[in-house]
Amino acid sequence: MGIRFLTAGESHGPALSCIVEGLPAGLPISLEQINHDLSRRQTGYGAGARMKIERDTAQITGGIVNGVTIGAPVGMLVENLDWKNWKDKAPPPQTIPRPGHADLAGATKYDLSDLRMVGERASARETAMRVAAGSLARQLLAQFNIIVGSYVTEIGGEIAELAEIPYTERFARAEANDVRVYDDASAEKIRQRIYAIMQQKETGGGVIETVALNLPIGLGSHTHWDRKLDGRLAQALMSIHSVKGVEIGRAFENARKLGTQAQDEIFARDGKLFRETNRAGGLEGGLTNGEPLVLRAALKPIATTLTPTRSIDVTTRDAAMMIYQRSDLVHIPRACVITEAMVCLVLADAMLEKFGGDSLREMRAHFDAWNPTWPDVTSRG
Ligand code: EPS
Repeated sequence: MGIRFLTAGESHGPALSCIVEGLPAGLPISLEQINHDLSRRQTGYGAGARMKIERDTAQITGGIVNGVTIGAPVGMLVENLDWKNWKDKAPPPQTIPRPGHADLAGATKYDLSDLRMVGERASARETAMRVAAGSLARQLLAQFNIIVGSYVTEIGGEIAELAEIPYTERFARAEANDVRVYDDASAEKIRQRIYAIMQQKETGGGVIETVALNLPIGLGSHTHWDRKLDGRLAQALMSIHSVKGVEIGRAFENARKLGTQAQDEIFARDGKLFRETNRAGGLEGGLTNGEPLVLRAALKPIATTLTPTRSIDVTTRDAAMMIYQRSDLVHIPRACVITEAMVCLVLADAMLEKFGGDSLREMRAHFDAWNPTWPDVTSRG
């Protein structure tokens, strides 16, 4: 069994927490790295006012002793600093569901008369815990030289130039600006688009590309539906708030091509295999093929808009306008960090499945001893 994780906590409750089970013992964990990832999630042009209140930092509550995992479940806690502003308040029940939010269906399902009880848990605040958990997975992957990064490819219909530069350079450049777009001219256009969206009292969606480098061949499996890595990655990405579509490689472009034009032909030079293209996004038959793993996620605009949408009051059934609650305006730059976290968790799970081991030492021994019959792949990073 690989990695399992659970999160708990409401947006305006005292804290968020998580349990990550299945990490091998002996893995050094940097709390600074976790907190760095948490702070990356907090920044980005278009974030809401809540991010000015919070200073997300993780407390380790179990499973790590003197900075090293001991094989036990890892517990983590992130306090909600905003809690003190809410704990003594009793806001009136929320009775107008936001179209596009979980409010209506969630309250119907759980028989809740105050729709706030749905929003409290449906809030993307929960993703802070996914990022903390994902940071543990990222640190395991780093032991095997696997890197996961991301960048924004479009926001509000403004599409970025995607020059074919090395992925590590794309990550570094995207990290250096507040919209996480690696092409400077495109970053400026996208920043202006976000500004215009906010001026219109609107929210905006977009697309994020998340990439993993240096993956061994053969993570996942072609043998059964629930072991296929593409399905597992898609599920993990789709579980992120507002993600409504996932593309592996250039799936939609490939769908318009003829068969011979949609594959990545295989060549060999000096005994090493290589490809000239990566249309499949690093996955064939549900397995990694040694190429960079390239995943796209399409995120719809957040449902909580300053300009109200039409709804009804569930108590009277009368027409009513949605009542604005504080939220992000354009969440796409921030969401990059969340897609990375979910991809790290799935890949760490797949690495443990392939190489196993109760300790990092055992896992590394399996990894080092693994000697596939077919020759190395020269992966273009
Ligand atoms: C978020 C915290 C939330 C929202 C946002 C993300 O806090 P609050 O509701 O107090 O402003 O700002 O959540 C959403 C966008 C959403 O739709 O739920 C966070 O920590 O990321």
